[in-house]
Amino acid sequence: MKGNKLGLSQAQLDAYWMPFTGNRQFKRDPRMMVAAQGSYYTDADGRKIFDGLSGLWTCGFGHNIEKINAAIAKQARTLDFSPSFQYGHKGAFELAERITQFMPEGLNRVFFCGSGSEATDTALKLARGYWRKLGRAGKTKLIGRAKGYHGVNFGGISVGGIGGNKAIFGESVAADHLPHTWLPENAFSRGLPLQGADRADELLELIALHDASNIAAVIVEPLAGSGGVFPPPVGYLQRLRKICDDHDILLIFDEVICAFGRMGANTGAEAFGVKPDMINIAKQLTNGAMPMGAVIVRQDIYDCFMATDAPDYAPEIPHGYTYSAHPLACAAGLASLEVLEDENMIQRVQAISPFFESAVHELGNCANVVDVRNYGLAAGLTLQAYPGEPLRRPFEVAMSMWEKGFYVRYGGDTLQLGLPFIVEQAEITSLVNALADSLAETA
Ligand code: PXG
Ligand code: PLP
Repeated sequence: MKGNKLGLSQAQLDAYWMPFTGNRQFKRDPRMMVAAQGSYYTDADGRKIFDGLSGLWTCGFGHNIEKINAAIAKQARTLDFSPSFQYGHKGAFELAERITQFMPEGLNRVFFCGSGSEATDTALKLARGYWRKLGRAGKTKLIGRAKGYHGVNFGGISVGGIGGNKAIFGESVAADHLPHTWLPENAFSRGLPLQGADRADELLELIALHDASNIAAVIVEPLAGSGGVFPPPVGYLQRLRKICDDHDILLIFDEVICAFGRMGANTGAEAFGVKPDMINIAKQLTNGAMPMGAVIVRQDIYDCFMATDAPDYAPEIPHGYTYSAHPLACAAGLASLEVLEDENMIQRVQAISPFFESAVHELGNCANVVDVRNYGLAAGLTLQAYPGEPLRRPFEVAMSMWEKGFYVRYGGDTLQLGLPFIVEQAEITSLVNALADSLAETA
């Protein structure tokens, strides 16, 4: 079988139902990784493949980092697992406090989970529970945004704004949606688009429709990632913050992609100058080496759950995961945050992103490129669809890139780039030149 250099049997290829993958195409011609180091994978043919998405936005510091590997190995030999309910281990408390050092002032209580999708469900449940604790049990409605991605659990697809991710799954959680912030007049914006702050005012329409007494929270990605990389228009997040404040609505930033460096800052909240009430994180927290997510909340949100008449041995919240604060993930997280600081990862992103911006916008001159957007070390390209086949061109370009030794993300009618923070200028130039060639091939 072409591409199957690893000797997998047909039964093995058949057994694994791959997520968010064209299984039928993949299994005819598998794209298999066997190793990774720095900004590169090695594939089953022994080729070096540049990692143009840092894993799945996970591995910004590069792959196979000895400090992280060693921390995981040491932890595994010491305490491989510890029950997350009613018992604790040291790393969980250390990591929680460490995380708060990177968060905006006042967001200082951390609830651990296993992924970004679990972080979404956790944040939405905390929001509803919070209002009920305050005697405002009617505040349950959740507001997301068109093109938003908050993972794939029922909470996440309810507030999520990518229709294809929910179309076949039936009834979900009561939610409504703000419009997305992509506007034709902002095409080819460098950094934050200038038009569109008033899109936030649509929240006033939703409040008029549902009444603020029924709305628990608004959840948005500060920079929308999976939907195609959409940086927020200048002033947009500030307006959302003001409207939420005026109407007692919690504002949740889903920073699963933004947090820990990709925006050239600790968080998107810091990069864009707006403080939410909760922040969701995952991915870069462990540099992808262990699955882990978390929700960081304002202290008074935590305090309001603690202010209960129930006996102090009774759980204050009926929520948590078997793998909340998993010891190996905590070890990976602590080591990763050390690497973030010791290796000046945020400064590296700040230093290289102007070069990246210039390079990626050169692609605006290529055939079939309808838009290019960027911020920090993230960029999205929207490609002209073949008539009736919006998914095909990004797939073809990505496959051509794979042939050339580059991994880039394709999804919907977009290509997405999320470069490792350790990327060099010459690597950006090679990537962009290869993309220009691959785009020309589909013209
Ligand atoms: N929120 C946001 C903002 C995300 O980007 C999730 C939640 C869900 O996280 P988990 O860990 O449950 O997958 C995400 C995940 C891509 C891509 O190529 C993005 C994600 C996942 C896979 C691929 O853009 N984002
Ligand atoms: N399903 C069953 C039958 C379980 O026993 C559990 C956890 O104990 C779960 C689901 C939830 O698993 P997790 O805590 O890993 O989300």
